[in-house]
Amino acid sequence: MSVTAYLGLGSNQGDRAENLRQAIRKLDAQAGIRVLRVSPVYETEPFGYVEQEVFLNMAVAVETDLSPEQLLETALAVERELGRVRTIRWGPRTIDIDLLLYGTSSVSLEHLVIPHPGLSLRAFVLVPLRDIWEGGVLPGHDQTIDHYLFLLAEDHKGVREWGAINWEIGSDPSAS
Ligand code: PH2
Ligand code: MG
Ligand code: MG
Repeated sequence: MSVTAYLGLGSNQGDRAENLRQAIRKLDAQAGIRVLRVSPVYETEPFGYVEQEVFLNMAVAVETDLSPEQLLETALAVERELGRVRTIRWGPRTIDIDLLLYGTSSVSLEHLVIPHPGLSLRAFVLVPLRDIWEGGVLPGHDQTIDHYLFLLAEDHKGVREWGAINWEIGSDPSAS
């Protein structure tokens, strides 16, 4: 049975837009994952660890036959393929792919918590998620996205619309 899952993508190193584009293409190319919708791209001030470059962030809705753990493994594999090196927590990254929501499921494992625990506290996640969200109240939450964004009103200033990514068009540098 397939499930609609939502992923949060971020990049603040290298060719940020190309990193996002490649990540979406690689996700869609996986067996058991089909990209349904992508949000616009936002440029966002770094959160948590602030001494780093600004990010590009976006959200992606996928239809998947994978389990939450398989989807996480796949996302981590795509991060590695795109050259992600893990250094400091919340530090700079070529690509970050976070599992935000998996249908209406809640998952609580040591290495995977869904809904993503930071979801309702981060404007850089909620603003793009709202663009592609089709439900009302968020699974695992009491309130709508708009409500959480209202609470975060100040943080919107650090989230600016940047552009769009045509992930279906064009060739990949690595393809021959
Ligand atoms: N990701 C983090 C830490 N801080 N800040 C922004 N603006 N965007 C991110 O994607 C981000 C962050 C950890 O994953
Ligand atoms: Mg993250
Ligand atoms: Mg991550």
